[in-house]
Amino acid sequence: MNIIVGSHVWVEDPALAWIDGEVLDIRGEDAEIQTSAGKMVVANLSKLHAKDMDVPEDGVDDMTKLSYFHEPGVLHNLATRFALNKVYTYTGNILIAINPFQSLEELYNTGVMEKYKGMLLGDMSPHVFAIADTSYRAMIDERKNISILVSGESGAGKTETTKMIMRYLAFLGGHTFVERRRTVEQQILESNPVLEAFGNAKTVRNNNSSRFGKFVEIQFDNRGRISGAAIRTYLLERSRVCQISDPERNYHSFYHLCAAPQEEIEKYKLGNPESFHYLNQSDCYHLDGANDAEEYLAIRRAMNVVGISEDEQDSIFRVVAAILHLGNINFSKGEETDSSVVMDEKSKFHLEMTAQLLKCDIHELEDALCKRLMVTPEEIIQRSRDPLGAAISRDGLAKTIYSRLFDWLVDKINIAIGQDPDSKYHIGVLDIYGFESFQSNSFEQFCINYTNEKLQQHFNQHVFKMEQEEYKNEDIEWNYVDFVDNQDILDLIEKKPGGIIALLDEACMFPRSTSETFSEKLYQSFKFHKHFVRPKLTRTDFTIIHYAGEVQYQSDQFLDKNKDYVVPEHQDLLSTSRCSFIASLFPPLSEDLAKSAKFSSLGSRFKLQLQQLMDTLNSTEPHFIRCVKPNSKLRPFVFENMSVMQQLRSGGVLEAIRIKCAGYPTHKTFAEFIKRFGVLAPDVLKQEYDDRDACIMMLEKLALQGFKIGKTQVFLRAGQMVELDSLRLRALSSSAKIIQRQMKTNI
Ligand code: AD9
Ligand code: MG
Repeated sequence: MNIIVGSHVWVEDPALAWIDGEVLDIRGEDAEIQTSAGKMVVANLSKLHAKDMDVPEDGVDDMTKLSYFHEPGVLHNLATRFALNKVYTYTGNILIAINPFQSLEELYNTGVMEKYKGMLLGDMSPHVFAIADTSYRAMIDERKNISILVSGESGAGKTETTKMIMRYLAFLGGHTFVERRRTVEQQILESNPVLEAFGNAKTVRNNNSSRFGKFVEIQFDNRGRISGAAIRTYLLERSRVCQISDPERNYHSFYHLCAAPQEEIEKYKLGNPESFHYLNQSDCYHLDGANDAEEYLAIRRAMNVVGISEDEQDSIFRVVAAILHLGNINFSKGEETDSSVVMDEKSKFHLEMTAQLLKCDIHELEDALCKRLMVTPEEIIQRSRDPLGAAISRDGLAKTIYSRLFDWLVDKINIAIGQDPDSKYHIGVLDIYGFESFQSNSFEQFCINYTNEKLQQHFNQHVFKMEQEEYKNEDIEWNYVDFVDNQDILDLIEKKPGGIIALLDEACMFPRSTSETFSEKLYQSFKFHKHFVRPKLTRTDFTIIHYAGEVQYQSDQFLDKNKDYVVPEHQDLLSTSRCSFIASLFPPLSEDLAKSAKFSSLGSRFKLQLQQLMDTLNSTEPHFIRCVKPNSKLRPFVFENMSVMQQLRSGGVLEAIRIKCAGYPTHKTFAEFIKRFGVLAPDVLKQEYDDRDACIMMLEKLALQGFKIGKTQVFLRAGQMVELDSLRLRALSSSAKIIQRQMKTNI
């Protein structure tokens, strides 16, 4: 370790993650440090990181310009820039975007777009427009398909960033003459508010949280104009439709509809959101700064733009109203044991309204909720459900209808915008949930974290490849040994047979499975797996050690949530609705599927969808944007070190740094190197060497091992920069002493 007395260092701090200070004394392996907060701390030398004293006051716009490329350096640089409202920073060609939590209009207006048009990535300050612009140029000039992957935790700004990318691409590839019909880019942009109304909700983490993942592929024609688009969505959170907790909200669309013009309220017999069970489980009805009545009208206008007809719009909102009424049907015990009936007059009214709005027979609806069909080899028997069973059936119906409605909207928008069959090039933009680790983690978190493992692997491979390319360009050989892939974790989850998803499917197919038997199977199968842990004191939890940290999953609802099937009673009821729109949401099942004892597995379907996404991504040139949430209060100018660091870790930014550090993390051009370290070898500089030879001479004189000399740069191994800097510090201080001595003798 090249830390000496007088070195400036970063030392771990329980509150700030890292704090800077000066080494006052070194005793054995321990250093005594005075921190910038004035405290004295003692820390092991191996736990310290050297602080680069040459970083400009306003930070560097690309982390790779940091001479010391380590965690505290990266964190400090981001914090410094954030305080100056510089929310974007590169790490090589990865863009880190910190959510400003304030409207920075001056950062995104058309004037700014103009400025970024056609510029090289490093020529202007880091910006999401620069990433979009580079992507567009690469597509046009190099005839490549591109994907821009936006990730980050909830509330980090993924959706806003995605929209900015789309706006910029529409600006570049929009149609100059306004045709009478709606332009494709307008339709693409307006698809956002429609999908957000139905797929976003207020959560504790974000007032406009997307409860689904989205990949939008924007297609371009030969002249670089937008010519079509395809939108794919992933895993809408279904449970929210009937279960919310304070202070969250249900999907925005419900509140928009409750604030619709009076005529509609009367038509659908709606009232205050407070009067509906699916909304009043939480006390939060209004969003600061949003007006549901205005939003309702805006959504209808957006629907017009994307090509959803008035009739279709009426049907859509009729279905939303039906779900609200459905939720208000309560059940009480019936006369027979374990049977149920619709509870009271109020519930009967809602039953009637639901049947009216869904255009189905009221008795059939009641039966579909209160009864169930049992299929035996001999006959089909109708059995009763108890009140709890009926309520579960009701909620199941609500979730199914809503998720079908959402899928319909996505399909409709896709058809309306249209795919361009002649398009050769596209830019895909991925806005997908980041890694999640909560107090309680269920099947949804499992799927989300699985997605993140997949994307992480893709990211690592890319970063690795880019590093390799840079070495190749500089004619440098390197053997990369230290790279740990996350394939092990992916195998644990997705391997067939034997992975968690496969075991879950097996459990779902076996009628007597319970969460206990499923968990037991996991414990047996992965007893010795280094990424699987059986937590103490539970019978059904399991822990996966993900690349971003450990997550303990509660498996009790895994089986139910994995079974994606529509109860046959619900299917029969709605496929025969007198409303063709509703009937179309429930197309009759094929004979085979109806008869088949097999269930449809959500986990396996998701795995397939994910594989298709990965295939698409693998055939494109990726660009990464890592969104970071600076604080959990959603406030401007607050930067919480600990949480940011955790996000950099889960977003793979630190992993990227690790990959870099395993090679030659510090690159300095010959001129930069000479400027900084000339003081260490003044004799070399006195002679007439060119910069490259001078660098070689200097490095040899200093007896450094393992560095590489490229065509234009010096490549140093991790730690060598610190070593050189401490030599420099010594040289500078001894020459200062000599000068002082000379001055004294002169006096
Ligand atoms: V979630 O995983 O869907 O819950 P996102 O999508 O990462 O989440 P979102 O883009 O919705 O977060 O951003 C959250 C809020 O931060 C927005 O509603 C804005 O109020 C705010 N935000 C995000 N990015 C910006 C920005 N570039 N400028 C100003 C922003 N405000
Ligand atoms: Mg979002």
